[in-house]
Amino acid sequence: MAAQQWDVESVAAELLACEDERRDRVKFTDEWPELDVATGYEIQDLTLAKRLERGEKLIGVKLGLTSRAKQQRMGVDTPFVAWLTDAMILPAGDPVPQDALIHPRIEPELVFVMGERLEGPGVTGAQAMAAVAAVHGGAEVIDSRYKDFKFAAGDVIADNASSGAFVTGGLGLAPSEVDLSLEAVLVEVDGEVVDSATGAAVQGHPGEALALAANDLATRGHAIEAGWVVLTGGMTDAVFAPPGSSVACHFSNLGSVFISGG
Ligand code: OOG
Ligand code: MG
Repeated sequence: MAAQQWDVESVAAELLACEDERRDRVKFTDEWPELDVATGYEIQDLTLAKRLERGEKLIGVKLGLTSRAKQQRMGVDTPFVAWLTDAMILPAGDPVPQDALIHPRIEPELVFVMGERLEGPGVTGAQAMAAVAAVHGGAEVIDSRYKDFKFAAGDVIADNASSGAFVTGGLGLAPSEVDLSLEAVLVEVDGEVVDSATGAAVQGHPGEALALAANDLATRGHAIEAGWVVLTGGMTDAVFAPPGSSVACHFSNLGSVFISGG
């Protein structure tokens, strides 16, 4: 039997079908080695268009692989950007939506709420921070449509950077009130500390990740809009979140985020 011939349209449809059916699959680059970063973004944009068509609203962006901890674990060393819609919001206190996800993992993130529009190219970290209204601690529940989270850069970009759900902590501070490179997080699973990091793990300062997002989006004709949420990327490696588990991310100044595995 001839191998399936993939293209942007069929990969986008297959990724959304995997998400709907909670089914993982081998990465596409095994069958379609030409699936590079640029093609990955074409697929990602097409899946966004399909999400918007079914009524979801675009509310922001997430960065992926902005820390060494994440890059090393996933074996991909290029940071990238993906889309957030309102369907991905997990209200504080809600458990991991196990019935909608394949193999969820949780990672601590510093989250920005934008006060002003930010448009690249040429945006610096300082300019990026000036456009931020509030900084929150948060946690992302990532999920991959690929078996065992095994993918190349093109695959994971196409898969909207393993988007699943995310929680924004209730405490928002002005950027001037907190030194984000020193903001620490302790990750606890079932009451045991399993990992820790500071904001410096994220591109030296999460503001640099925000600038990277604005500059990267500019090459694709987009800006970061006022009011958008920006997840700046996992500060540590992600932890598994099976039913019965409980994960807490304790930030030094930004409060704590708790998620039950359900
Ligand atoms: C890719 C998604 C990365 C992050 O914060 O680095 C991401 C993955 O780890 O599956 O959300
Ligand atoms: Mg993340």
